Amino acid sequence: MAHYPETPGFTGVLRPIRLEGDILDMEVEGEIPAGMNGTFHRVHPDAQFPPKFESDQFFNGDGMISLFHFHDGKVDFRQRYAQTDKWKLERDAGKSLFGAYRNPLTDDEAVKGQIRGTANTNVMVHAGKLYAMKEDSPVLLMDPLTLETHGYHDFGGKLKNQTFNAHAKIDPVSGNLCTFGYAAKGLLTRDCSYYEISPTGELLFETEFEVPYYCMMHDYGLTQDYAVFHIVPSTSNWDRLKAGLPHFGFDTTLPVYLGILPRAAGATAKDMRWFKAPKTVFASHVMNAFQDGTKIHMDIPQAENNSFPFFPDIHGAPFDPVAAQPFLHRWTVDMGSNSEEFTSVEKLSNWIDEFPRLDERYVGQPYRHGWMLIMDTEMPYEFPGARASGFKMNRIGHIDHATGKQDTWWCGPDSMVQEPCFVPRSPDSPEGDGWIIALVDNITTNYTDLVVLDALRLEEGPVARAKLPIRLRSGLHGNWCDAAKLAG
Ligand code: V55
Ligand code: FE
Repeated sequence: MAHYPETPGFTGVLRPIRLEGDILDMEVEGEIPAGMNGTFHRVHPDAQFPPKFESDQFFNGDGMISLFHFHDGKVDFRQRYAQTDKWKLERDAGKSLFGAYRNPLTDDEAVKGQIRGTANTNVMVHAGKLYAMKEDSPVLLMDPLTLETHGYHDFGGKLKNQTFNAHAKIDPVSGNLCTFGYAAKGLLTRDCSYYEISPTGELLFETEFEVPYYCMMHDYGLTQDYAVFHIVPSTSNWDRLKAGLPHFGFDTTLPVYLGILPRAAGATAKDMRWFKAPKTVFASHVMNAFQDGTKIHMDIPQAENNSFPFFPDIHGAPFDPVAAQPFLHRWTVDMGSNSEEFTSVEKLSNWIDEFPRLDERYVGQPYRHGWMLIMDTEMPYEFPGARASGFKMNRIGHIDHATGKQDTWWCGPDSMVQEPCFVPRSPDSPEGDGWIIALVDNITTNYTDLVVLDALRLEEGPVARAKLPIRLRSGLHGNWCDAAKLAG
């Protein structure tokens, strides 16, 4: 009999779902916009078996992939586990064999040396395959429509890096899927590499480099010519793992850096340039990055201090929920100067915001429109509990960088919103012209709806809601793939 911990991480809003299945032709309120044909894949962590430790944390759950397939005004739903090596070994054993988050010292002897990945962070279609990703392991390939797992992929043995970052980005100019890995040569190592995968799924090049100190590199920025790496002190070492502490701890005494690496087959670690931030802050997800002459801008939610209570301060400082609040900022460095410091840090929004997105046809390019989740504490919440992070996101926000204008939609007192995703109205519609889709979890009725909003008129509210008869778990990330691109 399965008994999950009776902790906030496994009860209430975060009760495991573990349900795989299909719903042909979802119930829809309103109208799915004509011409909206394609797939929305997203993922949430969902431990297949009760974890080995009561203290197990959200990021350690097995990846559960949901597919919303839009065609002819209808939406079909499918949900399957990503069948990672870990998932299969545990399925065979009928119980958890792998231990704490990124701590192999806590695993059963029988699984020593096996890939520990959960594929629980992001899913994206590229070269006709669904890439299911977790930053500590290789990429897992799946079928985008059946959600059948093909298995881990090493690009014909060519990729040296052992890890594949979940915030991979498709460069709209080359069509390459661009990503990197940290802890590339083993757990806790400072080794990384940046690499690009062609539109047909071939590894094109790999540039190895080292970071100033080992840290969580959850996302990065891509521009036309550079890969941009923010180094923020959620760090770790073997002593932490031996002591059974959470993998990451936040060290406010370490500096924040931005590393700028040319994107080119011939580039080496020597071409990397490091810039130091004016002070130590927390930052994780990137909205977008782009070049402006010799300047490089990166738009990124930034908090004064650590945003992850489950990866606590390394020196024992108590978690500060106010300092943990992120606000969208613009970081600027100048490749034309000799400076080793940031040029500027500018606050772009007064909303508490995270899960930034853009019209992905503008990844790495100067852009105008961004979207994100907002926590508006002025609005009422009529439910107990929260997300694992403590953040209760109740608005989707749009920011127009050209005018500074912001437009939002509030999801109501009984619900929370998951990460938004932009869907262009047509392949050549202007930037921002299209829809925002997002999952809205109603904590009172216990149902999740997929809402469709006009991306530039959020305030008008959903034009359609595709309704699930269950509530999904809080998820991480997801992506749209146009029907025409599904086959690769
Ligand atoms: C994050 C999420 C992860 C992870 C590391 O949001 C960082 C950040 C879902 O797993 O392993
Ligand atoms: Fe993320």
